[in-house]
Amino acid sequence: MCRVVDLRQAVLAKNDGAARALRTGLTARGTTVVNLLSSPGSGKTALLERELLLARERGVAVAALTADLATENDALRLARSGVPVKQVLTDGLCHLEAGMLGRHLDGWLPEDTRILFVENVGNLVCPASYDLGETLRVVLASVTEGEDKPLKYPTAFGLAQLVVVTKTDIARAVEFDEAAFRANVERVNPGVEIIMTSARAGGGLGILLDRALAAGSGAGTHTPVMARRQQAQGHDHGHGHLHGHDHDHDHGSGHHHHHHDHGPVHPHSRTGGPDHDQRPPHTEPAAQTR
Ligand SMILES: Nc1nc2c(ncn2[C@@H]2O[C@H](COP(=O)(O)OP(=O)(O)O)[C@@H](O)[C@H]2O)c(=O)[nH]1
Ligand SMILES: [Mg+2]
Repeated sequence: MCRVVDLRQAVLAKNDGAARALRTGLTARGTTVVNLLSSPGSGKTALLERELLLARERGVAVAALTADLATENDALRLARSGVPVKQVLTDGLCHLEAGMLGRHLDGWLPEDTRILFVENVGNLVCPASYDLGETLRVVLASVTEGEDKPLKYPTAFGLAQLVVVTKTDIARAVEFDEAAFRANVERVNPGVEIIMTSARAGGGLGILLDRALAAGSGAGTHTPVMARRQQAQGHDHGHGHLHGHDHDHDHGSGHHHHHHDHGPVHPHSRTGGPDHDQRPPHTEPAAQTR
């Protein structure tokens, strides 16, 4: 009776295995994967354009892989930096999976790459549960998105090892309340570092690159609370990624499944209601569900 749930768990377990293998292989050759998650338009590509140039200036070998449902626009933008760039079209899937990523890296990723930036499909929902073999998971939020997004997307924010605020050049115009945002992040992911950036004005670019390099050298990466709890419970799946607790509800008119992800601080109690920001991978809408 739990076929949707079983399928989801099977998909995630398979992904975790692939992610573990990918991380082991890449780490062994000195490549760090930085997985960038955000809603569409938060400024992932704009920030990456600047990061790639900065890395080149500093002589750090980087590459970027960008995923979208459609168009090669982002790869074209990123390729101007002159570093190796690859576009992946997910053909309707709203997240990348580790196996998929691995296949795209085969024969493409230069051996000497120190940092591979992966721009995930713009979406704060589906990509959150998929470990891509990354060593650093970054969630981005622009100042235009409102301070409450960490509470609305506790899985995405709760599993991030670094939170990047983008477009700070227009923070004042949109009355971004940094203190409120920081407090909300702290509720779902205590202790995680938050950095302020502007691709337009050039703020915070060096910090992100520094953090990526530090993660690669095994230093200073935040472990989200949820990951720590899973390790303590002895069922960490390689990267401490969140696996929601699936359970069935009978609402009288037929039996259906829900998937609830319990964020790091139990959204049921902290945010006043169940977190419905996750769905089984094969029943979710193809596009953003914000
Ligand atoms: N003012 C301002 N706009 C930005 C900044 N970064 C990105 N944008 C704009 O936000 C929009 C979406 O950016 P994009 O990089 O495509 O976002 P993505 O969908 O997350 O990759 C574009 O119109 C960018 O010009 C920034 O730092 N400041
Ligand atoms: Mg983009």
